[in-house]
Amino acid sequence: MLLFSIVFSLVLAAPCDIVISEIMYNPDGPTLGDDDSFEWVEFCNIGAGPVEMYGMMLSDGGNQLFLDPFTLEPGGMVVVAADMQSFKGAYGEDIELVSWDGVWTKLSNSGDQLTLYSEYGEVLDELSYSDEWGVAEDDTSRSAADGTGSSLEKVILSGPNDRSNWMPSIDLQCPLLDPDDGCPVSWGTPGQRNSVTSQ
Ligand SMILES: [Ca+2]
Ligand SMILES: [Ca+2]
Repeated sequence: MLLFSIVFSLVLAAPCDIVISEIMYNPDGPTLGDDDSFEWVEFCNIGAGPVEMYGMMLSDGGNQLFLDPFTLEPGGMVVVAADMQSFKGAYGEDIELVSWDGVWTKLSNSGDQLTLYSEYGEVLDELSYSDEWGVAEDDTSRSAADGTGSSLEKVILSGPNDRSNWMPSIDLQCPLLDPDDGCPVSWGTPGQRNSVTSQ
């Protein structure tokens, strides 16, 4: 019975350590590319042990995709991209990607719900973002994550998925300048530590 309890708790504990850590829901068209090809989602393993991601399902309630085999080490981050070749063309070949089958969970530009399930159907993480995230509640200006370059990054990875814990990225990794104002542009931190995180 003791052995059963230990094995059972290990099976349950491991996949719960995977969180959605960053999303690019509205890529900057002029510097990055079109919405359909350049959306991506980053996952992070915040647990103490490696986690096999094979069979995990990401869903927006309409479309579902299923992750191919990939072992995510503790503290590691990996990206699932709408179009892997487009992603590599923009960000380079060095960022770890996990391939997938199914239909891309298109990330609505006004807001969407993303749910990550284990291969057994357990909810591992759930995120309902809005294009209002990233600005103060009484501020009517456009979020930097809403089509002007920045991704939406989770600040405290073990914290809640509410607007106070998700912020537009502040990295300046884009190799191009904004064609409108000549300023540097953020493209987020796929596969790397979040630029707004305090961890
Ligand atoms: Ca989108
Ligand atoms: Ca990141």
